[in-house]
Amino acid sequence: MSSNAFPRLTAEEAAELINHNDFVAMSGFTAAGAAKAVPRAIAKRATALHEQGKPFQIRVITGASTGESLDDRLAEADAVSWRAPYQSSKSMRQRINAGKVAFVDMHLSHVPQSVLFGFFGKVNVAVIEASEITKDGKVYLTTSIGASPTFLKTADKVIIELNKRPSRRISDMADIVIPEPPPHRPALSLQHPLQRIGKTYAQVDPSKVLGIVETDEPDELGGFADPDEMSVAIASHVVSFLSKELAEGRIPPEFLPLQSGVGNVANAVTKSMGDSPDIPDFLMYTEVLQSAAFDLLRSGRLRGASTCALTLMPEQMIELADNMNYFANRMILRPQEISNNPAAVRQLGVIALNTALEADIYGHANSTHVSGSAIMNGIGGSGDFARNAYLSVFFCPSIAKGGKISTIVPMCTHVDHNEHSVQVIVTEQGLADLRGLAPEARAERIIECCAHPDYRPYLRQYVKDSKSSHIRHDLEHCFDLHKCLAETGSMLPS
Ligand code: 0RQ
Repeated sequence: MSSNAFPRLTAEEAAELINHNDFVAMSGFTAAGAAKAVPRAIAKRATALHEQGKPFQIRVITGASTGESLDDRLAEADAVSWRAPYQSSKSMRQRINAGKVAFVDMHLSHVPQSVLFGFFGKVNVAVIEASEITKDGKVYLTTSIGASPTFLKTADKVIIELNKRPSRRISDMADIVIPEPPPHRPALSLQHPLQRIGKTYAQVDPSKVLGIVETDEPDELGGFADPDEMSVAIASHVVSFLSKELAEGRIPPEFLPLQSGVGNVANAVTKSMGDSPDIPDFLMYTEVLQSAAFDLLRSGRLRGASTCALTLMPEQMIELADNMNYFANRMILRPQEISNNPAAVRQLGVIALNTALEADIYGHANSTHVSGSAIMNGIGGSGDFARNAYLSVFFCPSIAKGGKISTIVPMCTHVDHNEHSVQVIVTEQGLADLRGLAPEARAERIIECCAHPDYRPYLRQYVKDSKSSHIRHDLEHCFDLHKCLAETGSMLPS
């Protein structure tokens, strides 16, 4: 094997090469393709050093969220001082919200170029999972591309986790290009989600490679729940709306590529799209390909998908490896600055389907901060897509925590997607199409179509009592629901 050109290291030896305060870039876009053995060893090293009273913390950047071996182990070992751009780990979230990790929540399409431009300083070490590295520095990545090509290009030193578990042929699906920096950045030539514009490998200067850690591990992915009543209701509103748009000619007959966010509701929406006789076979231009989309690819309902990561169930990974000729013609794995590229999203006319924690009666959406303060995961790619989409849809259940929280509120406590980027809001109660509506009409439609019936009277009254202006708000009372939640544990105490 050509990778024999590089020294073999144990994960522990690799961890010894990383210093306190280093800026470390690691592969991973979701748990797919995330570094595993080296971050686990870094966590152990940090714990040992802390026990000796020595400081050891690193600054960590990845493509997006990662698996347990990375975010959970490093957070538990108190080994991270700074983290970007997205995480979905309970341990990491707790440390961020306790003020112990400085977290920078970023649009995912910005990550590679921010690193390339040097916005966060020099990357000291990149730890990248790959299925092969050749002696001239071609790196074949695994189940996600993320920001790894840029990390490999910009880091001073590189450690490769050579994982033999994922099929080497996964990289047949890779299409890797790093856009030149401005001011002479050429336009992306993407007229179709499945168009190839790059190479199947990333490139590294071989002299930077400190060594290879051999691994044999699956991605640490959680499963998906079967769609519940809530997800099915939301999905059916979305599908009816898109079918109507198609029937009335506002979506072209061949349909438009879909982006679908993370989580169970997004998975249920994708599944319902496939089940609907009114939706033609379609394409996806998305950042995460989840299990429901894989089933549709197999059945042919999904004609093809461009993504940045594969978050599939273990049995689907086996099926993928066994049928690579079929899937490799229908899937493309791209770096996140291409999968989430605002120009590509606008050019291809992507329909963006994302989840919010709360939305307000004027159409702003909060996807990240509970009651405006505690981070959940991060904005991820939702803003890359929503702002530039042909149609931008946000959904969430109308209530959370058994009805103690209304997700439809007078004013969002944190705004990730403003009224200009949100065209449709959906809950299990119904769908509010906000296109062309001025603020007062938006409020009425969101309250009547999306809010839970228990909260509608309060929201109607809020609008009525607010000062009349272009947007009716009462600055003294716009957060009363949140205040009530903080004081009593429920937005509407009995
Ligand atoms: O809490 O887990 O304790 O029960 O928040 O809510 O309804 O299970 O929703 O798992 O789909 O996540 C927005 C976080 C939704 C996700 C968000 C509580 C609720 C529950 C989770 P429990 P659900 P989901 C592509 C696109 C941003 C990134 C993005 C997300 C928990 O979709 O991170 O879109 N999006 N990326 O009870 C307090 C509220 C609440 C609330 C829900 N208003 N107040 N708690 N909850 N609403 C992917 C990438 O970028 C890689």
